[in-house]
Amino acid sequence: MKWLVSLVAVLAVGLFSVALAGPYSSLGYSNETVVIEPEGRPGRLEVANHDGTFEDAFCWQGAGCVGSTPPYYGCFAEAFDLTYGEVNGISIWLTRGGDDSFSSDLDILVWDGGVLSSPEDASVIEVFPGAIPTNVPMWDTVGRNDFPVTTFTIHDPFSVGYYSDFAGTNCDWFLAVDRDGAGGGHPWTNVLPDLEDLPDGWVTPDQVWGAPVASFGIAIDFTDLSDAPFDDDYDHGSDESSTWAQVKALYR
Ligand SMILES: [Ca+2]
Repeated sequence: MKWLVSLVAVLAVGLFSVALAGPYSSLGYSNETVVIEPEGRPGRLEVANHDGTFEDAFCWQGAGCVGSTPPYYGCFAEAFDLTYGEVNGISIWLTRGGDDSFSSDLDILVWDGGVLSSPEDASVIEVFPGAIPTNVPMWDTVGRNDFPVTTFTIHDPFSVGYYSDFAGTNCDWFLAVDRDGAGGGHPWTNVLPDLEDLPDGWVTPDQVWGAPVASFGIAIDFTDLSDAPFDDDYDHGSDESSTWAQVKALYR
């Protein structure tokens, strides 16, 4: 009988802890984190707003996540202003709090805007669904995950981020956060309206987690085309293809 009581107690604790999961979580400050690069791709050059070290890790879960559709409440984004160029890949630094296996994926998202003001009214300009991270070590070790994407062209400010659908569970992984960087970052997160006592919509992460954040662990593999001739009327039409081919040829 004693074992039955114990079993019921364990099940009750399990159910209780799942039911109690708040809409957002963090893994706590550490200034002794270690970063693991992806196997076979060390030292890749990227454009990042962070300083290469990460002192905390955040995630949205449960009621904070509202499905893989716009406006992607529970997503994270980092904004950049790189004038004009091509994005060839996106890197995200992730970590996890437990050693359980996971099968979750994430949707990589790109918005226009987000540097001078929030991406509140920005439209989603690229979606790369179903990306599966493979380098997610236990906190306070952090892993860089490189996600190849179909190359897309940007001009003017834009934001890159992701949504992970942990609506029915606790977080499988957390986004690594640079809290002591030199500045210049533009981290944003999108909060479901009327969620607890949090502000609504796109806000800076300190408004949720209460800690200053220099940048998220999100970077891009970027080819700068700012010195190349830019055709404002470029519309991917056949009439422009030769012009575009010439632009690309300059940077091969
Ligand atoms: Ca740092």
